Amino acid sequence: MLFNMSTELNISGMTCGHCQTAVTKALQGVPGVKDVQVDLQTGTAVIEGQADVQALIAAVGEEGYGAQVRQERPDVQPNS
Ligand SMILES: [Cu+2]
Repeated sequence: MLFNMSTELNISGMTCGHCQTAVTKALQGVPGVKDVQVDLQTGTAVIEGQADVQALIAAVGEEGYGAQVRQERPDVQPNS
């Protein structure tokens, strides 16, 4: 499934800025991702773009962190 919207993931296992960077880069490498904001303090990641949610979760998992969908917002309009 493809989503043209923002997806929010709960990320588990992040303990420092290195983890935050690793998760950010992993998410940025997923096809369709336009922008990624990872918040270390809250353990969340917001992904903008048209990406497969399962691919996002898998990419985070490959880095050794856990991810699950926190919120989907299909009503968000791209401001292009
Ligand atoms: Cu770390």
